Amino acid sequence: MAKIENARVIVTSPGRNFVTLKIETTDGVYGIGDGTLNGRELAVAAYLRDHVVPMLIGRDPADIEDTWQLLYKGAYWRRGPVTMASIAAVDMALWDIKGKVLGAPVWDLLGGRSRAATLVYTHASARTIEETVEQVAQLQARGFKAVRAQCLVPGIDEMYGVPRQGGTEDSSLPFVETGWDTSRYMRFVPKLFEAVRTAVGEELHLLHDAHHRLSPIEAGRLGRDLEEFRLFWLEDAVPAELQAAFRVVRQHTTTPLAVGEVFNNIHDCEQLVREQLIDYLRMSAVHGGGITHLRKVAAFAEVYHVKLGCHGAADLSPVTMAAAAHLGLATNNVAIQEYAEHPEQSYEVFPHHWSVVDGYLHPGDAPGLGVDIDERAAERFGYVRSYLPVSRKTDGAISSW
Ligand code: EZ4
Ligand code: CO
Repeated sequence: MAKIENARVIVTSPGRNFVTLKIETTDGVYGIGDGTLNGRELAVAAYLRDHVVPMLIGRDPADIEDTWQLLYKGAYWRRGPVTMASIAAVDMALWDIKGKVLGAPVWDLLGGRSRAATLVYTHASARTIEETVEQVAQLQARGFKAVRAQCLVPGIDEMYGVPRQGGTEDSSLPFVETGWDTSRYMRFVPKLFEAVRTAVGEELHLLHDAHHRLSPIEAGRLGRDLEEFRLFWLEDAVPAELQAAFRVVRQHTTTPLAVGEVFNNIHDCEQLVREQLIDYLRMSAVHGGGITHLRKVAAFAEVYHVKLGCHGAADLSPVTMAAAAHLGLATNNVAIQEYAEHPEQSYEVFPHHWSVVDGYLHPGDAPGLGVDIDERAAERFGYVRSYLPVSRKTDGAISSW
């Protein structure tokens, strides 16, 4: 029996920070998993190094389910983004190893193909309606079938999803957006989608992310105002710690609803799914406890006609994109996958077999996850402290971000 001989945490920042776990076995096989938690990367690295890795040494790498249960139940302290991202890193690495040992891609181990490839959506975001429309049209011309559109609201200086003037999303201290004004936003977004829909026609799927900023009744109103533009989904309209809040949103609109990129456990979405309060669940393999847990979440959601549309922003590493590609191919109720291009240097660090062609994500046929880490390249990019931005309203009060 092969055993886990060694496991190492690799923190690298090729354009942005990524936390990767590399597990090596006594048979000379290794696997990698993503544990990146944006803005809190070193907490996962420490949790893995100090608490998880010692438990892995000597275990049979083939026992993925038992290892998952050991790390989840065995810690006593359940759930939470740091814990679940750490478990995810282990889980992905073990699936990668199993695939390599058996000579099969992970999608094959998960039951084989359930579709030809997974539909992806990518991002258009700009500072004016005209620029946003142009970007959406360009992405459509490049073959994308689904695009998320975000645009700066006139009267608000800086806001989510819109490129900052002379800056990137991350900085060494949290960037503070000021002047968030929900009424301006709610009046503006329907104008944005009227312009986009008119320019691109009926076929293209359009999505929008409200990034947790609305109250339930505001979300109901925005959803209703957007109905005529037939969005694929309205994302994160309301923070979902209170799952019952989506009852109010649901009562008021037929715009499809997506939520859950910050969820890490099936219990974060249990009521949302069981009461059919959402249409799409956004949990990802990295923040949702790995391939093992996300498959269970998907099976539970399938019973209630809820589909998966997993988080795939650029802070989810190319390793998570590989996991998403395998899950998407094998899982019937995956509807769409978010896809944001990573910084170019990160593809040097993470060579991979997955590809996005003509708006669809393909996992490739390589055994395991089909993604690797070039450790020498990784060494060139040291960790850079970074935070997510925070948002304040016009009166200075902190707002959900
Ligand atoms: O703010 O990935 O849908 N995507 C998003 C992202 C998230 C970041 C958080 O780390 O909302 O931009
Ligand atoms: Co989002």
